[in-house]
Amino acid sequence: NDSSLAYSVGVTLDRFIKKKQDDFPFASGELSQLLRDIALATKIVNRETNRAGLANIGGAFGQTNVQGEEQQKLDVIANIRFTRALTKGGEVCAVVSEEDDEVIDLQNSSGKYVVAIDPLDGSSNIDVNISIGTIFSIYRRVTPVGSPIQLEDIMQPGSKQVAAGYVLYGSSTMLVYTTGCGVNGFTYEQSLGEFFLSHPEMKAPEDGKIFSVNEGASKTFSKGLNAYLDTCKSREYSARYIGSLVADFHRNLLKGGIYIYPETAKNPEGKLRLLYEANALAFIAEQAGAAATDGSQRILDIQPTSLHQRTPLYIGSKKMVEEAMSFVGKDN
Ligand code: AHM
Ligand code: MG
Repeated sequence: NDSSLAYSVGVTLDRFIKKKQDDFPFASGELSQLLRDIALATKIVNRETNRAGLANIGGAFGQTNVQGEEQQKLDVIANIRFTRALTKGGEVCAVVSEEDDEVIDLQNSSGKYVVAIDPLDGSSNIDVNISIGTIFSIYRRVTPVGSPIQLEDIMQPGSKQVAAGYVLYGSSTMLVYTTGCGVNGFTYEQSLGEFFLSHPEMKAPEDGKIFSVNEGASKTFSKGLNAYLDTCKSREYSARYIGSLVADFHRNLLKGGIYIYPETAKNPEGKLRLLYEANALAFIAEQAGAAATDGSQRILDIQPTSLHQRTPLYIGSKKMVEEAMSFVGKDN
C-alpha cells in the first residue's frame, strides 16, 4: 500500500511521483511531468552550485535585475536552466521569474500550467559558500488551453496553487514539495543522480523556540514586533538567521520556529516577493501544519496586483505565528 512504499528504503522522486499519480488517476500526468522537469533542472543547478567556487563562476555579473539588486552569475545560469527545462517539457505556457521583468510567454498555448519561480534565492550567499535555494509555484491557467495567455492566468492568489516546492542546496541538496496532499522531502544522492524520499509526510512542530529575523533593522520594526521579539528573548529562544529564506524556512519547519521579514524603513512592503517566494512556502507551511501571514491576512488569500509585488512575511510554527500576530496587531 501507499505507506509501505512511502517508508520503504530507496523510493526515488520519479517513482514517488508516479505512485502518487497512480493513486489519483484523475490527476493529470502533465503535472507529474512538470515536476520531473523541475527536478531535472534542479540537478543541473545543483551541479553548477557545487562548482561555483571552483569554476569561479560565482560573483557579480555586473548586471542588475528588475529589483535593482546585484545579480550573481549563478542566478542567471539557474534562470536559464529552469526556463529551458520548462520550455522543453511542454506542459507550461508561462513563467514568472525573479530574474525577468516581464512574464515569459513560452509561446506554448497548449500548456496548462503557469510557473512562478525564484531560480536561485539567497544569492548574496553564493560567494560565501552558504546554503541557497530554489522556490517554485505551479498554477493551472484559468483561460482556455489553446488561447493566448492572459494576466489572470498569472495573477492568481496562492490558494490556487496546484503544487509548490523548494530546493535547498545545503549540506545536502533537498527537494521538498506539495501537491496539496501533505509535504514530502527528498534528498539528493549525488553519485546516483537521484532524489530519494527521506522526509515522508513532513509535519511542522506546532510550537517552537527559534526566531529568525534580520534584527539589524529592528529600529524600524513596529513596536509590536519588537515586543514579540523581546518575549522570545525573555524565554531565551534561539536566534537563527542565515539570510537564505529557504534554509531558514526549512530549519524552522523541521525544528519548530518562526521566520519574519516585516515592513522596514528600507523595505516598506517587506522584501520578499509574493508570487515566487511567499506563496510557495506558505502553501508548504500550511500543508505541514504551520502558518503564514503578512501580519493581517493569510498569505494564500492575497490577490496579487503586480508580478514582483512584495509582502511582509510571518511564517512558521502555528502557535508562534499566532502569538506574533497577537503582538503585531496591537500597534499596526
Ligand atoms: P534575494 O531574492 O535577492 O536573494 O533576496 C531574498 C533573501 C532571502 O533569501 C532572505 O531571507 C532575505 O533576502 C534576507 O534579506 P536581508 O539580508 O535583508 O535580511
Ligand atoms: Mg529571492
